[in-house]
Amino acid sequence: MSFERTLVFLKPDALKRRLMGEIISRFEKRGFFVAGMKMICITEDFARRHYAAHRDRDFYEPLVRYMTGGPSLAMVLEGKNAVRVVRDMMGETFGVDSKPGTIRGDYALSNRYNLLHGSDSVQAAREEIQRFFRPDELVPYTQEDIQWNYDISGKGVV
Ligand code: IDP
Ligand code: MG
Repeated sequence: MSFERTLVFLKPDALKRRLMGEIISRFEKRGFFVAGMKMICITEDFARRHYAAHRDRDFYEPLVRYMTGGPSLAMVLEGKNAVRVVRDMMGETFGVDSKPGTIRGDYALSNRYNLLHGSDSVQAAREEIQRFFRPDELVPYTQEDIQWNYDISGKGVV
């Protein structure tokens, strides 16, 4: 049985605002398995690489300053359709556009300070997980870890 993995990190504003536990708790309660987690200080170089797709945008430099402005918490979440479900739980890019019930919709109003990152495709997740974690920093789940989050008693994962 194999689930999708996605890369999430809580940005410096989430940590400064003491929202780490609150946000992790939502993913945990939804049923995601935490395959890896660590505190990191994102370097300028790393931030530039991670957001290279936005290099030509006017928000790129402020974004790099934001990402390097304090510690972040990186994690790998594993579960059914993890990439899409995590993005749905995050809300829209801008806090102000995000629906109540989403993480940004409940805790953010800013266009830039929007608390967290989540991979936006399975391919991006694969690359980002490698960028943030060594293989030996990730742990495998067991049947017991997931047996009440899915019905695994028959064929497949339902
Ligand atoms: P995402 O985080 O929802 O995937 P992206 O478009 O990948 O959004 O943008 C990366 C990050 O850059 C956003 O999370 C946000 O912090 C910042 N950002 C994006 N667009 C703007 C903008 O128009 N103004 C200010 N900051 C922005
Ligand atoms: Mg993005």
